[in-house]
Amino acid sequence: MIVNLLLLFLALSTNANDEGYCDLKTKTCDNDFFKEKFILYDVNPPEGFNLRRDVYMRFAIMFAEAKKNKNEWKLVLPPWYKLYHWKSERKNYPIYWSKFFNVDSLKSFAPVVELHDIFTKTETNILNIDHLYVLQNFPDPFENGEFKDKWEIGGDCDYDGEFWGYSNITVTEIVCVKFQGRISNLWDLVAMHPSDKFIMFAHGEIPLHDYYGSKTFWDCRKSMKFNKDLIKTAKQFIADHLNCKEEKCASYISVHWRRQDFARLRRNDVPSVQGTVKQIDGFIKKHSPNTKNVFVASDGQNSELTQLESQLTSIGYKVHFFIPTPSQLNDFKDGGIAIIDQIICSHAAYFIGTYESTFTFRIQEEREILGFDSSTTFNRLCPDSGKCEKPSKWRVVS
Ligand SMILES: Nc1nc2c(ncn2[C@@H]2O[C@H](COP(=O)(O)OP(=O)(O)OP(=O)(O)O)[C@@H](O)[C@H]2O)c(=O)[nH]1
Ligand SMILES: [Mg+2]
Repeated sequence: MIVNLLLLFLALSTNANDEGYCDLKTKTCDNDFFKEKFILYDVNPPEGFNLRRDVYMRFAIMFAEAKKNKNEWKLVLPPWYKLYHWKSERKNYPIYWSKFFNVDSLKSFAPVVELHDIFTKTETNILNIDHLYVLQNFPDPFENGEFKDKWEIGGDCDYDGEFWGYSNITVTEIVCVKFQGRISNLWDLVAMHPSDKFIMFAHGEIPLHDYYGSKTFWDCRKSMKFNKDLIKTAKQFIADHLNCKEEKCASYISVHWRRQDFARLRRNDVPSVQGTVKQIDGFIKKHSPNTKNVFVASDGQNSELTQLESQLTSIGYKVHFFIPTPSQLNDFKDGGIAIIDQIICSHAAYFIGTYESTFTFRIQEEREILGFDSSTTFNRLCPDSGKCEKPSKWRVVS
């Protein structure tokens, strides 16, 4: 009923004619908007920033490939909303992609658009999604021992997101879809309703890359340039505190020391404070004995960071953290501060990461793009005892 009323409201307040999308109030028409079709997606609410960056790549590549065949759909960048780790940002949601990324650069790779650009085009300010496909995993992904690409409509489902906090996004029909395999198969679902203008996929993390690590993958990754203010701030920090003005610095090593949920739940993968100090010292003595500057990126608590700093200082190292001023935090947000940490890690002579952290993966990719030798990049902190598998190396393909 509400949906019907909204549709009626839409029909009364706007008039899309052959010339395009027309707004009765301002008497302006936008031909392109009338023709354009948009796909939105959302990700499982608890997922973090860095997995979401990979999910974006899956969609961006799907759209970039389809554009080569004159596909007219555009991808709407889902705003950043209520991310679990972003504790200081509860009041400022939603955050648009331009806060963290260079959207023109994203557009150079794939046909993407920010959600606010769509709201500014719909004068009624209501965005009605024709079909919201809620993706779900198959209960048994390995039927008869084999993982196959497949999808199937049916079953029960719920949209567990919040449309990024917008109350003016409405849906005509929700469709439950069990899905597994390559993301390009989503086009089969899109093709079911050719007259749709707005489609959305919930649980966009379920479809997989068509080709992980391909040249197109890296072209997409390279287009994910950061917002220029974040780059400027990171580079200024490197120049002021780490004595380097080059892209590839020789003057410091960097460490991503993932704590919080990792330190609690993945004790077999991450070391104690003392173990971390011992490993950093051992690494530097082996690979870069003249280095004194250690940059540490971490989500650790102040007490842990102070311990780490004092123990490293006591054996002769100078420890650096990027500590934002209140105005930097307010301006860049937790996500921007995390990116600044990643940029500073990316330019170091050597990087030591946390095993299987997507935050670490994104730094490794950045260093591959910058052209560092992979031996300086794919290093990890080991647990205090027990086995320590080598990190996988994902080398850039040009
Ligand atoms: N500023 C800063 N934030 C960090 C750091 N490490 C983790 N975080 C925060 O914690 C979040 C990490 O979550 P994810 O992006 O999910 O990455 P992850 O948890 O390491 O990896 P997965 O859970 O395996 O995907 C980041 O988005 C940051 O908000 C760090 O070194 N510096
Ligand atoms: Mg995470």
